Amino acid sequence: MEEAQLTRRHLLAAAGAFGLAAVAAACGAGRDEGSSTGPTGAQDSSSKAATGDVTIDMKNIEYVPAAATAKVGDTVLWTNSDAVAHTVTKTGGPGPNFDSGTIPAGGTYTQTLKMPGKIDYVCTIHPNQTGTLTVQ
Ligand SMILES: [Cu+2]
Repeated sequence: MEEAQLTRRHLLAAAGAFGLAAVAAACGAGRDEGSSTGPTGAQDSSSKAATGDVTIDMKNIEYVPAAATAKVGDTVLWTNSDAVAHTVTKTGGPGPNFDSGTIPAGGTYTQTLKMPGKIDYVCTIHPNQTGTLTVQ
């Protein structure tokens, strides 16, 4: 009788601990992902005043506008207006590669364009969320 109760308590305790561990792991994974892609770069751009020559919104799991035009030397500012995290990850085009890492809700990311041409980028969290930048 007592043993059975103890076992049940242990099971409940174990289930509780597992639940907490799963939540902690989920949070940790998010942070690790952000820091592994460059914590200083991402945080610098987020903490700077949110200004850009070209501004792109991330809303309803889309880039708005999805196709933007800019000039060489312009700084593009992406703002996450969604409640979920996004990334801005270059998949093709001229100039250096860039990857914002995880941009949390309300976060921003900036990138200065150095070469003319068409840049393709994607949100690695939502593969259907794609955008292009035509740099003139
Ligand atoms: Cu996304």
